[in-house]
Order: sequence, then structure tokens, then C-alpha cells
Amino acid sequence: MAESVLIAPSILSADFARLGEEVRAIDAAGADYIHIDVMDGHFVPNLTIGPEVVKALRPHSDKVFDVHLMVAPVDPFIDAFAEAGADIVTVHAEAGPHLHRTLQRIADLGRKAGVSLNPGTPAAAVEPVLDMVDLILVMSVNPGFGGQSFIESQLDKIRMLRDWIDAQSRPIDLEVDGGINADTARQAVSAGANVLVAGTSTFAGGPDRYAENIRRLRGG
Ligand code: S6P
Ligand code: MG
Repeated sequence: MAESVLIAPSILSADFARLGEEVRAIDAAGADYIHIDVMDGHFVPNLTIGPEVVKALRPHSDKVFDVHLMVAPVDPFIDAFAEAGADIVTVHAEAGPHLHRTLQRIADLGRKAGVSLNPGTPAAAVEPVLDMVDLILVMSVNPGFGGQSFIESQLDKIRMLRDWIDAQSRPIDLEVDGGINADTARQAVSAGANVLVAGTSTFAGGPDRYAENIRRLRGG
């Protein structure tokens, strides 16, 4: 597996009663990005984290805060997450209604902009804004809950996006999220992904296992 694969543990699988400690633990264990799942109980059938929690976690790590907003409408919340300390702000293409405007706002705030695609959404949904994105997040489960199984049909989408990204003159992360373990990590990276989100498989076994879990996800 490529040396340049980045691991983004999803704190959705962390112990929420000890979130600060958990973020420090995955930072020390070698996480590249800290992936923070924000769910609104409307766009997805679950509720998780708001900007105040992101702000409270910010002093616990200098790693990239990769904030995945599963929120619709999302525009009213962009500024709050940017101010709370998000480095990457990722919105869903399906969340609408003005993806281009939303990405412009994230850039104006000096943050990196990501676009996420649900499993039922084609790669073409991101094509008109490729020149504006720093990250594309391919959902390999239907978002809402951790611990679901990887949907293999998303590998073709990853391959297509890798070709489009390689044709760009600027770097764009290609991130995959949902059901990532050592096996599906290998498949996703072979298809062209360079950032792997992993909740269940990072946090399995507790803090003593985090470094080994991350090493296995990298293919080590
Ligand atoms: C999936 C969720 C994802 C998270 C997830 C990954 O519903 O919405 O965005 O990042 O926690 O978890 P896992 O357990 O599949 O690695
Ligand atoms: Mg996520």
C-alpha cells in the first residue's frame, strides 16, 4: 500500500465521555486527520456533534480537523464550524441547494473545502466544482451510523474520481468513509483513494490498540 495513505479516525466510535483524551490518544497513535462526523437528525437519521464540541476538542490536537457535515441545509452552519477550528469543511453534494456558493464560502473563510457523495450519487455530481474542491469524500456506506459494511460498488466511483483528480493541476484528497478495515482499505487504495476514514476499526480494543489498528489500516 502506498506510503502516502492518510488515516482519518472517525471519533464517532470514540468514548464520548472522554472525547478529549480519545483525540489525544489517536493523535499520539499516528492519526493523520481527526475525522469529526456532524449529523443533524434530518439529512441523516442520527444526531451527533455541534460546533461547541469541535471548539472544545481543538486544543487537544494539532492534527488536521476533518469535519464531515451531514447537515441540510448546511450554509447556516459553515461559519460556526470554521470558527470552531475545522481545517477541512466537507459538505454533501445532496444537501443543496447551492453547492457552488457553499464551497465559495468555505474558501472565503480560509478553510479547505470538501464535497461528499452518498453511495447513490454519481461522481458527476462533483464534476462542475472540481476546480473548487480540496477533498472529495466517497461514502462507502449510507451515512448515519458507524459499524456498517463497505459497499463495493463504490470502488468504480473511486476509480473514476482518481482519473479526474489526476487530470487536475492541483492536489485533491480522495477520501473514503464507511466500513473501512484492513481488507477494504486495500481495495479503496488500489482504486485510487489516499485518505481512509475509519471509526470502528481504529477504536476497536481501546487505547492500547490504536497505534496497531492504524498501522494495519496503512497496510503495515
Ligand atoms: C457512517 C458515518 C461516517 C463515519 C463513520 C465511519 O454512517 O456517517 O461518516 O465517518 O463513523 O464509521 P465506520 O465504523 O464505518 O468506520
Ligand atoms: Mg464521516
